[in-house]
Amino acid sequence: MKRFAIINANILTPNDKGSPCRGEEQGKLIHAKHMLIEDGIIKMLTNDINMLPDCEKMDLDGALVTPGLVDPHTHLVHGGSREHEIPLKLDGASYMEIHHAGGGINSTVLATREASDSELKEKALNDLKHMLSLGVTTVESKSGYGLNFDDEVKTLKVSNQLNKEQPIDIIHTFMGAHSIPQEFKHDPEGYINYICNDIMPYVRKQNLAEFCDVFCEEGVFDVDQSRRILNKAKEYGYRLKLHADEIVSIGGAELAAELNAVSADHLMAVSQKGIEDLADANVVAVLLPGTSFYLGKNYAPAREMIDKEVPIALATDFNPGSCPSDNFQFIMNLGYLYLKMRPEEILTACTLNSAYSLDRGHDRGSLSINKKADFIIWNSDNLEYLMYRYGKNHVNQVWKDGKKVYGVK
Ligand code: IZC
Ligand code: ZN
Repeated sequence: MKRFAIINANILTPNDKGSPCRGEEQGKLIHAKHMLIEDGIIKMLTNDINMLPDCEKMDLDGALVTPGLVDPHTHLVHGGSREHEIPLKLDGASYMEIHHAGGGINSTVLATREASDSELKEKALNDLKHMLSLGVTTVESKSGYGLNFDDEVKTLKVSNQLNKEQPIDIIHTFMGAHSIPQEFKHDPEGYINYICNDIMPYVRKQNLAEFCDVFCEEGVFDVDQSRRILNKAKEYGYRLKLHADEIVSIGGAELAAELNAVSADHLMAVSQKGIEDLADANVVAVLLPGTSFYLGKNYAPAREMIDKEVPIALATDFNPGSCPSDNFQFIMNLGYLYLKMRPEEILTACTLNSAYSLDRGHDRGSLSINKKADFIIWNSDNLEYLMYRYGKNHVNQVWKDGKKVYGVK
C-alpha cells in the first residue's frame, strides 16, 4: 500500500453532501491542514497532526491545496483554427452571421474531416498538456466537427485513445447535432434522422460517448428538433446535456429541465421561467464566461441563478470559434469579475458542481474521504489571490489519483 500525507497546508474543498451545491451551499467550503492518501484515495482530512498514522509526510508550509479542476464543457478534438475570421469580426460580422455564411463551425468541420487520426490526436494532446499544467484533472470532450458517421466516430475514437494515454480523465459527449452539414443544407430533417438512426446507436453501443448534447439555438436546432434528438438519445442510454439559450432565448433551459438533463450550458439569454425550471429540476447550469468575453456579449445571470438555487458550474467551452482558449484559471478570473461570483462559489463551480455535471460527483470534485486524490498545490496561500492576479499560471503541482503528474519544483 502506498500511503503518504500532505501536512501544514491550507486545504480548501467544497463539502459534498451527495448532490451539486446550490444557493448558499455553493459558497461554503471546508478547511483542513492535513490530508492522508492511500493508494490514490483520500483517507483522512484533519487539523490534528497526531491523528495521522506513521507515513511519509510532505510539509507544504501553508500552501493552498484544492481539488483538481474539472472542466465540464470543451470541444477539444478538432482540426485547424479560425484566426481567418478576425477581419470579418473587425468588420462587424457576428458569430452567427459567419456561421450562416458557411464559415464558423463549417470551416472547422472541413479541417477536421481532412485531418488524420494522428494529426487530431497530436493537436489535442498538446492542448491537454497545457490544461494539465493549469490544474485540470478531468475534462469533458464533445464531438461535433465530423457531422458524418466516419468522422464523428473518428474524433470520438481519438478522444477515447487520449483518455488512456495521458493523465487527465476525459469524459466523452456525442454532439452530432452541432450544425447541419453542407450536404444536408436543404434537408435538415434528413440529417436529424441520419444521426438518430445511424450514428447515435453505434456510438453508444461501442461506448464511445456517455453523454449526448445538441446546439439548441435559433437557426441551428430548434426546441422541437432538440427534444426529438435528445429523447432518442435517452432511449439509447445517453445522459443528456444541452447548449441552451446561448444567443437567443428560445426555451433551451426549459427543455433541459423538462428532459431532466444533467446540465444546461451557456444560458447567457436564459429566461426567468428557464431559471425557475432549472432550479426545480436540479439541473446544473454550466456557465461559460470565456465565450461571453470572446464574443463581446453579455454574461449569464449567475448571481440571480445562485439566489434562485440553481447549482452553478463553470467551464472553458474551449473551441476554435467562440472561445479559443483552454485556460480554466482565466475562466475563474472572469467568474469573479463578470459573473460576480465569490471565490468560494467559483471553486465549487470548477470542482464539485462541474464533477456533478458529468455524473462524477461520487468519486471526484472534492477532497472527501474515499474520493480520488486529484488535487492541486498552488503557488499561493489563499484562494482569493487566484481570482485577483490574472494572466499567470498559479499551479505549483498537480496530483492525479495520488500521483504527481505535473510540477514546477
Ligand atoms: O466551433 O463555433 N458555440 N459551438 C456552439 C461552438 C460555439 C463551437 C464553434
Ligand atoms: Zn460548446
